[in-house]
Amino acid sequence: MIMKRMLTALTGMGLVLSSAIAWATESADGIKDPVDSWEHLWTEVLIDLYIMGGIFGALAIYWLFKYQAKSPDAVGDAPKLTRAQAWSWALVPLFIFLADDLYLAAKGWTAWNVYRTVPENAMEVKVTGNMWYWEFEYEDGTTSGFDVDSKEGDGLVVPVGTPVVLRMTSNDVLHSFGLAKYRVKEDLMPGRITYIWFLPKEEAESYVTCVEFCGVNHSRMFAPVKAIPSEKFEEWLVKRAKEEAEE
Ligand SMILES: [Cu+2]
Repeated sequence: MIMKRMLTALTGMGLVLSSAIAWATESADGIKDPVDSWEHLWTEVLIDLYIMGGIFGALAIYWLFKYQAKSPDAVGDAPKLTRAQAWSWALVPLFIFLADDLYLAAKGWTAWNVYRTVPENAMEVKVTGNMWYWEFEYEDGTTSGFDVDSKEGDGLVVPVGTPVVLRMTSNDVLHSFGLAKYRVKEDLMPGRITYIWFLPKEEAESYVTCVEFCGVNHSRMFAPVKAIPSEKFEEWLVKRAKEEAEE
């Protein structure tokens, strides 16, 4: 009887839990770019961890006191389980947890699809990794970079509102292009072209850092990433092309 009631309670709890998760994470505008999809998935993981951690943590503490041995030679009087009850106790919680895990995995695949699908109107920038600096080349051949010692150079400049796809390769060893602000990173390898894309939604200055240990100056392999209004970006590109012609 007790077992049956507990099983019902557990199943009910699972249902409430899964609908609560679905409700709490339904986003109004859907998934648009890697930042949104990543944040969406991470929020769900956190909700899961806190809800499950809270419920099962509290239950464990409660049971710890409730079933505490009253004397050193106390013997428990747990009810003997029938075969069906034993299987139920193993399988029902398993499926509740598995359903949640599969749900999260599906969200992960969705995020991955967003991550790998470049919008059609994306602006392309070639990125080359070198020991230990980044080189950027725009569609018209204009290049940009950043010198860590002199702090000269603009780094990667992009227009707000336009998706940017980076086609990347390396001149020497393995590097990895890490954009923490835009929640993307990808390796660069000699002889191979890899890609990532991101969407600068607002004016912002962030950094790209190399996130694959690539030698003694690995930690100095960073450059600014400047998202500026598109008119200013066009101006910058012209100015930069002129500078380059003079160099
Ligand atoms: Cu590197």
